[in-house]
Amino acid sequence: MTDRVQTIGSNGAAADLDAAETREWLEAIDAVIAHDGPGRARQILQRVVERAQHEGTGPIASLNTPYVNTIPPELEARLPGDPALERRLRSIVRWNAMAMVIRANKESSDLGGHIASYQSLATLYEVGFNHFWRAPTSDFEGDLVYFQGHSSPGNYARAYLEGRLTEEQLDAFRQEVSKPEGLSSYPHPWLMPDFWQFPTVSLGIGAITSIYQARFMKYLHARGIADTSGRKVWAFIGDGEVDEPETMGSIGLAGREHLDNLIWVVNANLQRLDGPVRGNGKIIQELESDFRGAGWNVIKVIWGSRWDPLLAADTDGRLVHVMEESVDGEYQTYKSRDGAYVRERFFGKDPVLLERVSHMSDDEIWLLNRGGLDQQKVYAAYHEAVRHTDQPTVILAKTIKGYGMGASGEGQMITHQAKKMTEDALLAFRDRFELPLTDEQVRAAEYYKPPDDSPEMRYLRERRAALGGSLPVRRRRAESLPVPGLELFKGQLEGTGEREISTTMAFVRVLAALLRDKQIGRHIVPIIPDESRTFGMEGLFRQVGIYSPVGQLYQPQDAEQLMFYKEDEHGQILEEGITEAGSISSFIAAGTSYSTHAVPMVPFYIYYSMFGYQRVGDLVWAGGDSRTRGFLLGGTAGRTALNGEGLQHADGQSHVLFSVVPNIRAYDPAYGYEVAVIIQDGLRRMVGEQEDVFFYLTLMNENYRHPAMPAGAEDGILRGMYRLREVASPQVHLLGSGTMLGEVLAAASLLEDDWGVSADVWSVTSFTELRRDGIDVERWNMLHPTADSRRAYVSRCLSDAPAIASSDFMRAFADQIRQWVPGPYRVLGTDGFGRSDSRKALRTFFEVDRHYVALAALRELDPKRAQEAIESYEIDPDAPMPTTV
Ligand SMILES: Cc1ncc(C[n+]2csc(CCOP(=O)(O)OP(=O)(O)O)c2C)c(N)n1
Ligand SMILES: [Mg+2]
Repeated sequence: MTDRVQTIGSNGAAADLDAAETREWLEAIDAVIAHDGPGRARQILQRVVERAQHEGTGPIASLNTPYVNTIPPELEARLPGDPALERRLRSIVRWNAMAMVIRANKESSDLGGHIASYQSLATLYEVGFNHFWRAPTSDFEGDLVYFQGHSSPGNYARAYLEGRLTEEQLDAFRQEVSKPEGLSSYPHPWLMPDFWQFPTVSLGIGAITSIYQARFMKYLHARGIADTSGRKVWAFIGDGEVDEPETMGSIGLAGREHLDNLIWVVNANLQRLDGPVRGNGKIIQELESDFRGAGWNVIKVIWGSRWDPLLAADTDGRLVHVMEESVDGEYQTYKSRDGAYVRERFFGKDPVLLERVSHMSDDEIWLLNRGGLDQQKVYAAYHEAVRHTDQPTVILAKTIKGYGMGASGEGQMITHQAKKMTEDALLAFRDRFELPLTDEQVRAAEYYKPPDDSPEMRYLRERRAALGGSLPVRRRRAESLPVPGLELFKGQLEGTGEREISTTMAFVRVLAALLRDKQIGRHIVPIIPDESRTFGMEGLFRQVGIYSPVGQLYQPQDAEQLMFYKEDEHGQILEEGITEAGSISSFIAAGTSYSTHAVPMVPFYIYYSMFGYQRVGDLVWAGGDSRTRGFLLGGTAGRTALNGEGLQHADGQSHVLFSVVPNIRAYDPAYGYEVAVIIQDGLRRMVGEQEDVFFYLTLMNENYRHPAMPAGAEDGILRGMYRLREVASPQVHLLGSGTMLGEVLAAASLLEDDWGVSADVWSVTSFTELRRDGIDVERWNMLHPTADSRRAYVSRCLSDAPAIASSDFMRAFADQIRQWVPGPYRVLGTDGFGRSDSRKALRTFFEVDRHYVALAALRELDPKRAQEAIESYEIDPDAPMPTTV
């Protein structure tokens, strides 16, 4: 022990100034450990370190422990059940997972798939399946497991053994279009809604969403909405995946909020796609200090049981020293070679070690296994992880990428993308894992399933039955909630009279009414990334409280005020701080609660619109895939409505970005009643009908008067446009969306007063929805050529008079409906980088204001009068295009 400490302590340190003195200290601590145990030694050392730091030594303690397993062999919980049967089962799953990729690629080499990643984590999964992961049952909602995306063949292969998938389905891997039983490449709830729960394959997404899932479960529990106690969230993260900011960016939240329902398993196979993750360092040691610093319980599972005797005999610390000195690039190479190579290059670093292993054959050296591939070590780590309280746990498991693939991939640089194996490698695989397959069967990569009454199959079924059934499994619906009628938002429907308000304010009133509602109120989850005051929502702090697992340990500075900053154990608001990625992860957790927790929750996530999609587009996409239901609110939207902030803030594109998400319904409302109608109908669809859609609304901070809702406008509001200003026979149609509707209405007056042109005005709540309808109709007409053609909603609304549209978004937004506008169509928009100035100046600069709308209309009707308008409105015809300046 003494020398192990010395070895570690001296790693990287300057030469020892007084070796005898050092030895005395070390002997002293040895004596304490021997007499009073490690706990006492830790106590003394802590005091000594504190004293030394107080005297000015600077930081001393390291967050790292030696490069050995955290759990010493004598403290390991023993794997219960039948270890030999488990190994056999795992070997079968390994084989089938590999076979399905090989067979798919025999069919066509374009199909792809991955072998190596699952082979590295088979043990990590199978121990979970056999002993830990509980499926949902009638009285327990079960554990949530975020499986690594590109290891899906392992999940399918297990589901096949469990009788959930057929051979035909395995053969339809990655052929979802041509084969109805097709299996999706990766975990996609959109494509396999009864199977996959969490889309993880965009690296980093599973990681961050698992943290916010665990946090949301604590929130649901604290609020008394669902009993989530005892349930765990497990997430499998690649060691290469940790480089994604999304992976590591929120680990602090998990530590800070003591998410002891969260367990991460980092599969440290030392490789990513191109090469080693940390060729020149050690990923496990790096992560150990990162996670420990963030308040996590860290369990390192580095060495397998076959190393135990060597480590026990390592009284002088020489073995651990070499283990620490070797870098991951070397560890990878060792496993791509053989026992002789490991003897020479690893043990050979120290002649004493070489001597120590001289009694071992090369084969025995080769069999020295890694912790993450040893079911006993993995079991012990999981056993400890599920019992650990007060902290999240990360298990850092060292494995081998392409384990078992031999010359076709094991530890090789190219292994990640290997989709084929040579015949020799397949035969070697069969022999290594002792699969009862003939050479012929191996060559054909036939699937293997033992007879139903074999000990393996009985064991498999018993284990899953004991854990409640199969995983993963996804619930499609929960009990519907009663949805309030439109009358709940009466205030918005009646207009504001003389008062000028913003759509943001209208939304806050809608939200407040929902929060007060007896039935749905509890299910509302307001999510805000440090922007409540910007949106005038600080009143909610006091009204419903900000969720904090510890309540409020301080008297808030504004305690005297009516609307003070109230943190509360039962708080309803998720005040996320400045993290759009974290906030949308909360949004996904809340918006899929109907599925994961059998209780529908309705997230309203409001954020600075510019930062919502641009920053986290991939999470939005994962939200769509997850069938998330809820409302995204892009606050302070519009390139010119947000007049004071400029280039990095002024959003004129989020509608274009959201238009690409298939199940988003995106709206740009102008008036409070439009906001109310859209939200009420959204609730009806998502919470009442349980449709898998979610909503995006832009909200503006510009104040103006809101009229009362015209009778019968609801239908048009939801479809995307309705007539607001009616004239007998319009010479021109004016279309306006969001805040630009005001300019468009003003343009109609200008046209009438200055030029005698009659124009009707349409409030376009959603160009995107109008396009959706148009595409649908056009497709139907193409596919039914001899039937009576249908007409798009836009075509039914407008005559063949010219139409002019203006919005506060780039032209592509309003351009979406072009082919269904019956007459000439001119679109104005705010293309270009934003800048700050008055709204009036900005609208002139971007050429979207009333004068430009009038000009565009006149240009269509009479070029001569258009020229006059340029002069009378003092428009500069040679101004540069805003995208260029
Ligand atoms: C955001 C993102 N970028 C890139 C990829 C492509 N990709 C898939 S797996 C992979 C390597 C993963 O390495 P690691 O996380 O170590 O997982 P392993 O396969 O080694 O277990 C890459 C680059 C992706 N899926 N997602
Ligand atoms: Mg890796």
